[in-house]
Amino acid sequence: MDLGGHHKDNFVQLCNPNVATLKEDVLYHFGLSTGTHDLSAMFGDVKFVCVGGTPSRMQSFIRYLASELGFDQPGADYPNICEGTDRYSMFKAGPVLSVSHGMGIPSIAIMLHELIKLLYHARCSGVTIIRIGTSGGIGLDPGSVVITQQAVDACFKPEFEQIVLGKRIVRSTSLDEQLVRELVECSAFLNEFPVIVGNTMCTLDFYEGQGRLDGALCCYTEKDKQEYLQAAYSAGVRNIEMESSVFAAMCRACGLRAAVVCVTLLDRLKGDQISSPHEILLEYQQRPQRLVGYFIKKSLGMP
Ligand code: R2B
Ligand code: URA
Repeated sequence: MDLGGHHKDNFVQLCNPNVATLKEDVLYHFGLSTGTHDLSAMFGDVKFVCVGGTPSRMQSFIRYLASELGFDQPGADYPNICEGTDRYSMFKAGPVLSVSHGMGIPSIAIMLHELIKLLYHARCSGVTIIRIGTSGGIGLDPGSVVITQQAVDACFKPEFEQIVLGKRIVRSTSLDEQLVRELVECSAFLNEFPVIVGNTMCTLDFYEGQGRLDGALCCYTEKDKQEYLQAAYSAGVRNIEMESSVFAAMCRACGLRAAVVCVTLLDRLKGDQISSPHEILLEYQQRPQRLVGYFIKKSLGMP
């Protein structure tokens, strides 16, 4: 398997010495535990992890990928590995794991703590992790796919801030530049829909947090909104979503090669409501899956 060199032997690392001292580690929100599951046997071969908001999208991704990779057995389906809980869903086909994370920073952060520990307990190495998601675009045609250069906060800073023990902790949100280039190459080869590289703004809210005028609360005018989105555009922001900053920060800290690939569902300079027909939105959501599916296939030497 050609995994592109330097990250081949990189074992997933934790930034926490306490975990190694635990007799049993319960991954509560996955319904898995080192005491009851042989995590090495279940996950030791994982090389690619894709995460996205909803269980159904992550299940359809694994079905699509399995058929693309030729892992599909007649009549076989991909059961939810986290069937003991309905917090998150997880599916596996060969070396690819597909996990749902819900909406927003707190939800994806909890999932990532347990996912990274799962990969650590399973002694996984050379893992690439990609978030495939939806977003609002700025100045892009709906359906455009944005590969994130930098995840930035609502003040356009490439940082993730969290309060830990009552103090502000700031972590970098830099992503793997080489992985961005590899994904761009794949998109040029596929040439099926517009793909651009740009900064992704990660917010704490879908409505006021993203400058929408149509929430239950709104304390600004259309003009204020346009000024903010224009300032974001000038800072290189091309799309807005709700998970990329903590995703980038946590993956970086634990030595995971990470990327964010999101489709835009609308152009926020032109409106706030997502009102395109369901079938159109469904097709848009398959675009990051097609790009990342192709990238995985190519990485596994199966063009
Ligand atoms: C994109 O879409 C969701 C909000 O509709 C959120 O999870 C995100 O980042
Ligand atoms: N997801 C977001 O977070 N914002 C949008 O505008 C669309 C999808």
